[in-house]
Amino acid sequence: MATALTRKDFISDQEVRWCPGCGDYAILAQVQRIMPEFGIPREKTVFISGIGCSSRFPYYMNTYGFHTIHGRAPAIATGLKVTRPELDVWVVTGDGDGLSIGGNHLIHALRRNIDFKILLFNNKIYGLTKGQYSPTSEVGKVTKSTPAGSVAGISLRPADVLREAGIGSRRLNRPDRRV
Ligand SMILES: Cc1ncc(C[n+]2csc(CCOP(=O)(O)OP(=O)(O)O)c2C)c(N)n1
Ligand code: SF4
Ligand SMILES: [Mg+2]
Repeated sequence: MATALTRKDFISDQEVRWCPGCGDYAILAQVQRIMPEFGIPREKTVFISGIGCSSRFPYYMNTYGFHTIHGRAPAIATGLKVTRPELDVWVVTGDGDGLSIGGNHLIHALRRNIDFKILLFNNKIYGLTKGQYSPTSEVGKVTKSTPAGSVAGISLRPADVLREAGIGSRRLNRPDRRV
């Protein structure tokens, strides 16, 4: 009989390279904690990311994973899921990766309702490239590259994008837990 997996089974041997205090640690810890509850073997689980700090996520999960190209994780996940439907496929993306360069891919993956999960780390900034404003930054965001404030007229809300594409979403933001 197979032994039940625990949180520790999902922790990889890779050094985590996020800044001290980055919120991504909390997401990683929560995902590693809940994975055993799904009862899916690690060899049937795949995390597919684009580019960004958040997209380093697959290195830290002791499962299969791909760190792919900027904004294109949904396309690669689509290919994997339609050819290997028995796999548990997760896309990991950021607000820049998923809603800016990869916005088109994300919307159409949602519209097609491919059976994979999407973890969108929304820190409202391009973290990896040192803080340019993103599609979810507040209107008028002041950054080094927009010293007079961003010119974007609206700030995208990921849940609205999902709703428009016909998909429900659940947020990991829990005011009670600060996650
Ligand atoms: C084709 C291409 N364009 C631009 C970049 C530079 N780039 C790398 S990550 C990134 C934004 C990432 O932002 P986000 O998805 O929010 O990730 P975070 O670092 O905030 O987790 C950009 C613009 C790149 N690597 N490749
Ligand atoms: S730059 Fe920002 S998003 Fe990237 S690891 Fe550091 S705190 Fe996290
Ligand atoms: Mg970001």
